Amino acid sequence: MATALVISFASILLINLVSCSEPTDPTKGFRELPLTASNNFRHDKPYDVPVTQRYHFRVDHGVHRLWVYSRPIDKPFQEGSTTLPRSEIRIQGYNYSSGVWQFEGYGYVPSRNGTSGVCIMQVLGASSHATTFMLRVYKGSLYYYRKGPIEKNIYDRWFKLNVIHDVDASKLKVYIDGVLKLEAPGRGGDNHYFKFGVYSQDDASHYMESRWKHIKILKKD
Ligand SMILES: *[C@@H]1O[C@H](CO)[C@@H](O)[C@H](O)[C@H]1NC(C)=O
Ligand SMILES: CC(=O)N[C@H]1CO[C@H](CO)[C@@H](O)[C@@H]1O
Repeated sequence: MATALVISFASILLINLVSCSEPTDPTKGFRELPLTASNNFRHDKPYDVPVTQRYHFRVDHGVHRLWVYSRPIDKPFQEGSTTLPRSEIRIQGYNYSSGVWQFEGYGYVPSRNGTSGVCIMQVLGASSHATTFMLRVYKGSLYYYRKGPIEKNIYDRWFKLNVIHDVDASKLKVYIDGVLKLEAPGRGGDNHYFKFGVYSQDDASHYMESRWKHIKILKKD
């Protein structure tokens, strides 16, 4: 019953919440591109605080920790911007307008301090929106924008995220722990790039945090 409701809801919205199958390696057939923090990571954080107050890199574990407070405690990334607070890493040097691109990363959302109402990964660029994809956390589950959940019980565990964006076919595939969880349409646009971290959304908790490691950008040749 619940499943049928979800499926009909999903098909109306032209998305497909895919259910259980064996884990696969979504990076098969893709080529990993060189990626370094100094060349390819750029931070967006509240304009009036130093990055060290909203981001920490734990060298021994290779873990990027990003956190932010809801409005009005934290400010937008630029003075005068009307966007909600964020602490995000933007992948630079790999803007794309065609082809098949992939983001891989291991994400972690701590339950402590109640992170909710937040986007933790995005594909930027679309024709009549700012984004093609948002992965959000609401109350311990992962959502495609407000739709889902696409994965439950996400707090306090590492999960592997693969997002494949086929620009030419205008399609998106999202894998959690190697299992296809979502297929969604593209949303147009000719300048795309990836971001991860925390970006406050509706119903934001006071405090929001996500952690990331083993970030890879890959491309199908
Ligand atoms: C990538 O896209 C961003 C956002 O539109 C833009 O600011 C930046 O200049 C682009 N970078 C390149 C190398 O085109
Ligand atoms: C930033 C923040 O609010 N951190 C708090 C998270 O929760 C712990 C207790 O569980 C506090 O000690 C932190 O100050």
